[in-house]
Amino acid sequence: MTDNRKIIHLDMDAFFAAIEQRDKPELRGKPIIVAGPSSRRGVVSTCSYEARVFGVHSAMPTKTAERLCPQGIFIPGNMAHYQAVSREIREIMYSFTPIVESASIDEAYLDVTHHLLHYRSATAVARALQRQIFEKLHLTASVGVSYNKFLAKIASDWRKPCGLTVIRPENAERFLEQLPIEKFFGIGRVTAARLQKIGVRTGKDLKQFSREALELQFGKFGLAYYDIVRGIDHREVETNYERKSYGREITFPVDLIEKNAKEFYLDQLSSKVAMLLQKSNLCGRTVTVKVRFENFETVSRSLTLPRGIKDGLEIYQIARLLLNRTEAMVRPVRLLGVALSNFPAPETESGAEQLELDLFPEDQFSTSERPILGRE
Ligand code: TTP
Ligand code: MG
Repeated sequence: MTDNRKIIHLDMDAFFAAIEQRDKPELRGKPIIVAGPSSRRGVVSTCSYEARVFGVHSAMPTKTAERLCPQGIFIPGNMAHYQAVSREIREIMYSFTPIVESASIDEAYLDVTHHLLHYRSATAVARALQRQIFEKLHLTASVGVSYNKFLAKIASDWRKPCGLTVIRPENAERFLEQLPIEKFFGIGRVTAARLQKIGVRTGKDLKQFSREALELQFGKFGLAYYDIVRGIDHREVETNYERKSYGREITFPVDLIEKNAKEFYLDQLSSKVAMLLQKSNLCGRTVTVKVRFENFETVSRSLTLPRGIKDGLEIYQIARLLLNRTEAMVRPVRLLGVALSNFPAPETESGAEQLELDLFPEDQFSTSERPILGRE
């Protein structure tokens, strides 16, 4: 499977603490620590960047945080509120693409391979997303752009807060070679220590091991390490499109081979989705088609229209166009899905420009000291 996808990973900066500082101006610029009470052996959920300079971090006992940062402002936190903000962020992401996978309360993957909208590149989409979140919610996010989830996640973590990092295919291996072993997502602290013990400090060291040797040492995780150090990660961005869209899919008991049969089921699915939309009196602007092949490889294609639709035939016509952009007509098909999303008026990028100078200074994106990272 070739990997020419465009994946964005977004992670909010100091999420709970940033919300507190946004909502209470008197907390801005101060070391804020969101934590359970130390009297009940509480731990730190997160803290503002002002508190991080004292060595405070997530999961640290509140007692330790009090010792390291006695001037810290300790806040119990309000989970329901943070969840509501998380939903608002998701809404913004959905206005860019329906292919959004929420990985936690403050992070998500987006597959924008076929959703560049009017933007020049995935990097431009990522930047617009970052700006819209700031404009609408007054919170900052760090984003990473690459061709798979693993690299996009590493990229978003590379520069925080407010970072935008791109790892291009041609730079990935070199980037991974210099990466300290503990930075590899999926390599936990215990494994990192085990690797360091046998002299593995960076990706380059890890690369010296054969598949077999890694499997012997670490079982199936070893196989995953073998791939990720080479920049290989085929995991899909798993959309949960039922939640944000109206969709139907069918898994066939026997793989579909015939073109007519594929068209027939696509038509059936389109009509079913149309019925769902009509019942809810909704028109969707984005049509998404999902195909799973006989080897479980799953792809989706989407198209965003200038206006919403809800008519079965119209949906079918777009869905067929999208299906033709996959290999579905020439390969056995195990599953087909059709979904409509993007119901409210689309978001625009208007007004985002004025923030560029103060919030995202150009040197934020400068890669001069790290020439292996790309930039658009
Ligand atoms: P993170 O994204 O790990 O942390 P963060 O957003 O606060 O800071 P960063 O800028 O480094 O991304 O986690 C998101 C939120 O999840 C965080 O604000 C609080 C919560 N959280 C916990 O409650 N306990 C934990 O141990 C961690 C890691 C996070
Ligand atoms: Mg975060």
